[in-house]
This record gives sequence, C-alpha cells and structure tokens, in this order.
Amino acid sequence: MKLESLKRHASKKALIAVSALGMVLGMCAVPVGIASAASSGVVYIIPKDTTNPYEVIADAGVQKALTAYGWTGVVDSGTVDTAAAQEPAIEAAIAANAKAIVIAANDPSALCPDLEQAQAAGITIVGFDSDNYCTNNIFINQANTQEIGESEVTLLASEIHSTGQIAILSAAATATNQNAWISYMKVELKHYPKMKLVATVYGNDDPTPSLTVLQGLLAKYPKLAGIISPTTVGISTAAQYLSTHEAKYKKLILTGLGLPSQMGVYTGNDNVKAFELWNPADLGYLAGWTAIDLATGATKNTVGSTITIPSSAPQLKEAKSWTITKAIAGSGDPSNFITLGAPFVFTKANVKDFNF
Ligand code: RAM
Repeated sequence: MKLESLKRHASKKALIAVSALGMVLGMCAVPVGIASAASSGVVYIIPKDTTNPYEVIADAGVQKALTAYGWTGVVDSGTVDTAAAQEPAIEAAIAANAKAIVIAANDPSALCPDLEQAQAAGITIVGFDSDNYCTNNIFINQANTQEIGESEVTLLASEIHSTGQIAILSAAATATNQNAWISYMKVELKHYPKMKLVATVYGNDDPTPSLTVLQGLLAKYPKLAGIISPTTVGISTAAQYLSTHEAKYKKLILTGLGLPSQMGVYTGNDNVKAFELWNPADLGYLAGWTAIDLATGATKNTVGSTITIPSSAPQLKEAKSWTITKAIAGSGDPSNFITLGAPFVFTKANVKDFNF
C-alpha cells in the first residue's frame, strides 16, 4: 500500500474507533460557573429552518444551556433554507434587546448587514452548525471540517472498492457547512482516480425537493455506484426511497451525515452500511454556553481564550475547555472557532444505541 493510502486507511480506522467526544456532554441542571452571578437574558436561536429534525435537536441543546442559567431562548427562523427567511428573526432579536444570537446561517455572507446591525446594538453573535463570515463572529464547529469531508469519501471508497460514478445530494446550494465539506470531499477524491463525481444536486434540506433531485440523479446516472448526502434530510430521504426500490438499486451505496434515530431502520440494508454524525444536542449546548460566556463578558472572543464547561454540568464526566482558535488560512471562513469533537461512525452494530 502506498504511503498516502496507508495514511488514509489509518485515519479511517481511527475515525471508526473514536468515540464521539460530544457524546459525553450532557444536558444539565444548574451548573456552577462562569455566568452564575450574571443576570438573565434572552437569546435568539436561529436555525436554518424550524422544521428540520436535526435543527430542532440542536436548538433544544441551546435551550438547555440557557435555562440552566435562568436565561431564555427564543427559537425563530423561517421554514425554507434561505437567508431571506432568517432576516426577520435577526430583526426580532434586535427589537427584543436580545443578549445574543445563536445562528446556523443559510448563506455565509448574505446575513452580514443584519448581523452587523445586531452587533452594533450590543448583541453577541455565535454561529453554529453552518457558519456566517461576518465580522466578530465565533463559530462552534461540530467537528473538523476537513475531516468530515475527507472521511465521507474514505467511507464511501471503502464500500465501493474505490470505483465508480458517485454523486452528492446536498442541502441548500448556499449552505456554508455543506459547501465547505464538499470542497474537502473534492480534494480527497483526487486520491481515488477511479471514483468519478458526476453530479452535485441540492435538495434544500426539504424532503420533497430532496426526493425530486434524487430521482433525477438516478434517472440520469443509472450506473451510479454511490451517493454521499452530507445532510440528515438528504440522507434520510434517499435511504427511505432506496429502501422501497431495493431490488432496482441493490448495488448503490448511500452514506453521508445522518441522525441515527432516522437511519436506524435502514442501516444494514443493501444501500446503507455506515454513515457519520455527532450529537446535535451537544453542539447546541456548547453554542448556548458560549453565547452566555461571551455575552456576559466572562470570556472574550479572542484567539487563545477558553470556553470552559465545569464538571458541575451533569453528564460531562469532567470539566472541559475549548480554546478559541484562529480561522484556518485558505478555508475561506474568517471566523474564530471552537470544535465540539470528532465525527462518529454509525453502523448496524451501534446505530440502535443512540436516541437522537
Ligand atoms: C442537516 C443540516 C445541518 C447539517 C446536518 C448534518 O440537518 O443541513 O446543517 O449539519 O444535516
């Protein structure tokens, strides 16, 4: 085996062995810590949309962190994944004198005028799930962006003998997170000359258009060997459809990022062998915690500062700190960030152990 492929093999094994760091984080009673003396406040939680089950779980995680401090969370967003649908929620946060906004942006820059207006009004902006590229933002990343992109490709490669036509079924075409993962997928694909990416299609994180673009893909590329869907909506829609057409698509492998609660029923069938994710509730919890920490001034959004969740937060087995890190050069994302943990690989053997 060549050095490069050995390295990829080793990193894939490590990925499978690692236990998702986020999964030791828990939902808590009142913790003693950073902002315990401080006040109360309203935080606007602005997901990509209010109906996506993944976003609903992440939002609930933010709420848990807020209520632990006696703060209030207001979930507000649109029902479609566009920046325009999120703008009224930012305006509502300003009108409500919110202390912070925790937002999964549907576009990296279209929301900047509104978010910068919110900052000018003294509101702390915390990006989570899908980053915005606006000034003074901090991004709570679910897992290393490059690792997510690369591992999706290595996972699929291991299942299709690194050979054949593949496609990507993504979320909104402007989604910061999916686009960043896809760009790393394309870099990783250079190591697999026999895997050919024939199309990337966008289902907008809505099951109906996701199904339509999936069907278009299957019609246009009847020899497709694999699909990567780096969205819980896309992968669950595709898994459901393929499971009802298993005879026709017996050899088509589907992987990506999925909720174990949605994917459990399909995992181990002809199409779905393994997929990845992290705990979205933990992501929200860390984002909510960070929002309070920054909004109260307990921590500054500067490189090297730390966000610490103390051991008094139940289910966190020990106190844990995240150091605010500088934007990665060349990634296109100018935000300081912290990263929750590593992605976790779900298979038939473990998928039923998780309830999110
Ligand atoms: C979808 C959303 C979300 C993404 C997950 C993996 O639910 O697009 O932003 O993080 O999938």
